[in-house]
Amino acid sequence: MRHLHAHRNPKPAQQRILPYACLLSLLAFTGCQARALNPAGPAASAIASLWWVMFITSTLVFIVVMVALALALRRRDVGDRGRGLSRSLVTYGGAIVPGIIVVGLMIYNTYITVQLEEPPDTPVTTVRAMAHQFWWDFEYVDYGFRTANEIHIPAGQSVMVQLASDDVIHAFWVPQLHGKRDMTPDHVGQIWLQADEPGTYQGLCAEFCGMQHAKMQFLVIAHEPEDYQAWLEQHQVIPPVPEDPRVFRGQQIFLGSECVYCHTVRGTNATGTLGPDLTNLASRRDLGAGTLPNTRGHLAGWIIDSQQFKPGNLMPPSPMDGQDLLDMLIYLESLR
Ligand code: HEC
Ligand SMILES: [Cu+2]
Repeated sequence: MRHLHAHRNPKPAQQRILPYACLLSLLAFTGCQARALNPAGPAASAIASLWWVMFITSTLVFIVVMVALALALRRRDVGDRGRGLSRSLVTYGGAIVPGIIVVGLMIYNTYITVQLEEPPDTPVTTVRAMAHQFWWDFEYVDYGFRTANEIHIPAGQSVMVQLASDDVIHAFWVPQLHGKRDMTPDHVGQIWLQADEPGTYQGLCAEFCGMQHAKMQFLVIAHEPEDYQAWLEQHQVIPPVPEDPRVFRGQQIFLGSECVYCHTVRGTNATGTLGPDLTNLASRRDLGAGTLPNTRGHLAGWIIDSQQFKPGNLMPPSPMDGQDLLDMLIYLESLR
């Protein structure tokens, strides 16, 4: 009885406001984190400005409507003059002003959408992106090589990316550079990427595609134009036959194991395409589409049993003798 009674006592105003204030500040914090509102290229900037215009306009409309509502609730008998005023309020506030706002927003929206279709300048190259459960294959068609889970671009210039999927529906999204776009098995879509400044921009799969959807990430790395050229050149080199006996032994172990059915290393008879191209594996930042950092220890763990780190991914465990593993690691680390 006692606590029931206490419950009915009205709380002081501050206490009643507190939960709402907490919720609101939480919203503000998510805003700071949102990469899409922290654009780093022309397309994402256009999207962010569209968002801000929509947000500010609707906030203002909301405030005006709430004030009007509060005023209307307070008034009782309006009299003849009041009725005339309310009629014109309905005409202007209910039809003309909203009409102008909606049409204005529609025109602005169309303007932005058209801007998003085409890059500001002709793209410098085309990357063919193929989504797989649960990793990304990126083929630089003009240069004849492919890489995985990383796209490299020159800062300040645009690159066209063709989007397709090898299995289920995935979606390509680099929040700081552009909007989200589906990758489907039966249709080739496209999107362009451009970053204003050199830097690393996180990309992710934005359409639930199976067990390891959350660990299907990639990086867009924007370089100074000279560094981008150097990267392109480095990736066109076919790795030579290793001279170091240890590296050579590691290569023989790699080529003699089941890895070759799923992975490609250019210049060898490993030509599988079920898994990422490993020709430049050692130059990549992460393993397993953002699952692990690319260090020797993580690479060893990944090869022995990647299922521990990314359960349900399509690479089977490969138990291996310690010496063989070490030599193979040394070989894989030579693939830069
Ligand atoms: C049945 C096919 C298959 C076999 C066999 C296989 N892999 Fe894989 N491998 C994959 C797939 C698929 C992935 C991508 C997994 C993911 O990220 O979801 C992968 C990923 C990798 C990666 C990470 C690459 C990156 O850039 O993220 C490395 C390294 C790797 N495999 C090495 C090996 C080695 C070494 C062997 C042999 C001991 C091997 N794999 C055997 C299918 C295979
Ligand atoms: Cu996916």
